[in-house]
Amino acid sequence: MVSAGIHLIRESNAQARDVVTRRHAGSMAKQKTRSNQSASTFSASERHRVTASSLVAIVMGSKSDWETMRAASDTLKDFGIRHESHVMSAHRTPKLAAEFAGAAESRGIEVIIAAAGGAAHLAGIIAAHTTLPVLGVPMKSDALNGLDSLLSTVQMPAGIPVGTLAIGKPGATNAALFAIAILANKRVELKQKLKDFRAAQEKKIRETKLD
Ligand code: AIR
Repeated sequence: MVSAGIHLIRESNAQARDVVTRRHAGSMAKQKTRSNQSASTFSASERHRVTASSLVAIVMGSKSDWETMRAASDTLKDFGIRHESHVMSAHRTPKLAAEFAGAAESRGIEVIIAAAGGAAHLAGIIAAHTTLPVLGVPMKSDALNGLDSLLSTVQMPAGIPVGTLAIGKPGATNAALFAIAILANKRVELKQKLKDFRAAQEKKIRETKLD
């Protein structure tokens, strides 16, 4: 699924692996010609599907998580943040997850948001393969309402941190806002947008009228 050339969701693991492989190879060229990355890494037919220089990557364990994680993508979109979204699983595609995380920094990604449900190990496995900040979003699960996902994501051993957000959609939205806050530390205009967002939110609450 592609929206406004800003993000994509990988429906096939083979496709996602292809992107990682191409991008990893491309990262070598990118180190030499960083400003020309999209032109040198991707063919013309691919360019509509892949963001040239995403700042944030959203990864999730299953397409079934997308309904929830769309909130993260939409929030990033609202702030004009270049990002991409992929399906990959700590258990079903462990190599892909490791490769993706290992290549992310050299591709220019600055924050990774990782979502999974149940035995939710994706954020942990991603964090194990990169020193980029990794934000975990536990998905609501049928069996235990997301408590399993929360504990699996949050209880990382000392040394490999995952910044864990709330279960479900609030967590997805806040993961995006957290990523924006990280990016905003070095981007004055983005910091201002974040302050404006907070001010608008406060105004809305203050003006709330009850029947
Ligand atoms: N999952 C996928 N691989 C490992 C895990 N923990 C999670 C997904 C999803 C849940 O399993 O993140 O939340 C159910 O996935 P599915 O594909 O059966 O709908």
